[in-house]
Amino acid sequence: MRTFIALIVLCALAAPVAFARSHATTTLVASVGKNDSFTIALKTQAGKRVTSLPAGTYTVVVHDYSQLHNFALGSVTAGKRIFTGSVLAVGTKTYRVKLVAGSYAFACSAHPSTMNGHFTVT
Ligand SMILES: [Cu+2]
Repeated sequence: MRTFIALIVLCALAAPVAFARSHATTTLVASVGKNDSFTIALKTQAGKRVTSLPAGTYTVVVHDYSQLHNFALGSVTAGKRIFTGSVLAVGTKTYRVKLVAGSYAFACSAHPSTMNGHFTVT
């Protein structure tokens, strides 16, 4: 019984911390077309390829290095485009996105069949 009460107290203490954490956004780094290459990627700040993410709000920093390509993100589950960069534009753009559970895909609009990737949000 004593352990049970201690657990409840611990959970009550932990809850506000978890709540506060959910408001901080994680930054993801997208890059496309470095040196006009036909490459596209979405990585964590640590440089790890994104394959799955917990649901939440994210800051996506898109580095578009080429006038041949762009970076577009969409939800496959919802059948919706979340954002689309300009193909001709070059530079860095930042998007704040709320990702709910589902499957997501990113691609270059000009070369979607060869320049694409996907990840899951749980
Ligand atoms: Cu392209």
